[in-house]
Amino acid sequence: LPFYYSSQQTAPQPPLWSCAGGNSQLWEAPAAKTVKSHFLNALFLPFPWNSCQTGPVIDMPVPASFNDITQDPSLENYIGWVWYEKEVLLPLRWLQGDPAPRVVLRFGSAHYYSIVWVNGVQVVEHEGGHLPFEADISSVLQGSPGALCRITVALNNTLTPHTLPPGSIQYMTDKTRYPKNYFVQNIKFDFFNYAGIHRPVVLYTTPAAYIDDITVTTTSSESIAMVQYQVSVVGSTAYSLSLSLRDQEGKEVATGDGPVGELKVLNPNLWWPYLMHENPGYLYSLEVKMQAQVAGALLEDIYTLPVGIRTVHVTSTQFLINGRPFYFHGVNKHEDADIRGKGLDWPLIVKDFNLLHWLGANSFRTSHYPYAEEIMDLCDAYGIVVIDESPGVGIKLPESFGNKSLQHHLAVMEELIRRDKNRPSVVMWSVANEPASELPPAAHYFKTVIAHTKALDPSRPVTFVTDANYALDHGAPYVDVICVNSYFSWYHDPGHLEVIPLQLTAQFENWYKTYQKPIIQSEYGADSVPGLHSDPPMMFTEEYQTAMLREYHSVFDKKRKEYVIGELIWNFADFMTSQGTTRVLGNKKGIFTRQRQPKAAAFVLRDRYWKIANESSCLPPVVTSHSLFLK
Ligand code: GCB
Repeated sequence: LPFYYSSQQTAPQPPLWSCAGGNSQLWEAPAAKTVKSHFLNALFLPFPWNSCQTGPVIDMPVPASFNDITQDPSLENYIGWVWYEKEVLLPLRWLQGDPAPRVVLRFGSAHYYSIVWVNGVQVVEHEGGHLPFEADISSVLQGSPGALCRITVALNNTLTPHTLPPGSIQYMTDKTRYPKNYFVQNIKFDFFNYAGIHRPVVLYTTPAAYIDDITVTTTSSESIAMVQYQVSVVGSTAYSLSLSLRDQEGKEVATGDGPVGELKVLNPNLWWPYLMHENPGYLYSLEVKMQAQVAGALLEDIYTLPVGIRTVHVTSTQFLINGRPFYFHGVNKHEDADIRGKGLDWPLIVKDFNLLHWLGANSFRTSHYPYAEEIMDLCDAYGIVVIDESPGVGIKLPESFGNKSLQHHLAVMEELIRRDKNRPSVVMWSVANEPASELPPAAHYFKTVIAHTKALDPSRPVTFVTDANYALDHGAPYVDVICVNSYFSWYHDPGHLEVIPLQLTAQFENWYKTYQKPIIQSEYGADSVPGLHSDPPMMFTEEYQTAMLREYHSVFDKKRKEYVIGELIWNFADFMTSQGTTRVLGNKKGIFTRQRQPKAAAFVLRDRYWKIANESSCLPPVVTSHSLFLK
């Protein structure tokens, strides 16, 4: 839905929350009436016929980042509050009935801190840029005349040492060099801090009593699978629940009732990863039906959940899916594209899945934050295996290991697990990327975050991704799988490809000797500017990128016979970063360009991934046409 948008600073002034002096405005909500008056004119701007305004109020697409939408450089690098507003006419039946339905306003995500009003009444605040949040707005609507629903959002992208990801605001006080009140946002991660309403905003209804949550776990032996379920209902204590599990032909294979139980499935179709089975990503559908008596009325709520039956286990040398060794041959991604920034974009999403299929990639890590639910749905359906990562990227400052940050990290893991716990594609949680895990407080921090994650979801292994020295890492003792990033011959010994065999072998052997846990090479790569060539290979050329990959691959091939269980290239595609002397319009370590065209490295990786897939006993489908990917 198109939203109106303004970056005008009505209240408060940037930055949102001051890091200096401790006078934090982080939680201070701007007054709703300011919003109302400010937007009075905007309410009548017709979209999309009106083009961009030259005033403070402009048309803004949702979902999208606001940064790259205009020609205004101050908007591109803007830090502070922005405002969005939209009016929606609701169907009258949504507001009638006894009891009236619940009307819920849901945001797929908005970066970073959001305050939402409906018809001038604050309905929800949310911290965190990559997970959904929602508000029951029924009572506000009942108090408002007519069916008009004015949604107003104040959004702030300022990052502090206690946000996830963390950042800091630095005031430049030297008046001879900087204008008055000049400040910069510092970050310790390598992607552009895009902001805006990044994922779809929806209004939906439920009955006054409704299914609030469902948790499903699965176990299986050769011929029998068990689907354990737990359903929570809100709004009534006098309810009944019935469950029906159907296969892809629509045939009912098991039934159950009550809030907790187990469904038995004979001769189950297991959920298999792409290229591990001729029919990957098999999903049953679990229909959960609730009936409740509320104020003399019979209410019914039905929710249908896709269910994949699969198991995950980790040994000291292997990662097992359905009891069979799984080798991650995949990628790291970003949500990133021209113009829309981190805004959800269906054509881009489908293109990326087609490229993953083309490449023969069976997995990716959601580096470095949870991706859109729409993307995760396709992973479930296509059998693409996911390491689901929290936004814990760039945790480097000592103060980011304190209790305030820790408590927020725990809350984020709760939100992430609540959202993704039922997804068969998610086989492991990653709680962070490259934290300063050599600092002593990292021990307590990661012990706590990982224990909490396991308590919330005992069915999946947990990791974080490290670039620390194996002997100094205080978090590694708590992970199930060692995920290590290294950039030999790039950030270390730049230009010296010949050091890779020795250094990479030592890396694996040192980690394994210390922990006896399986290892994933969770990042490796080199920047290349598409079309830049040299032979012998030199840094930033396509030849250097491919040569580096080949050096890494020869070591992987030796070690994957032992305990290396995966390789994830950095990165699937070029992506935007902050400006800096080592970045030429962003990070160029993609094997595809930002416009999703292959560099030479994509073909090297494609040959390799299909070769690895063909080594497994179950032959993958032959790639003959794109029809393979349409299920
Ligand atoms: C890393 C980071 C990733 C960067 C990459 C690079 O270790 O995890 O976010 O983009 O290196 O290219 O520097």
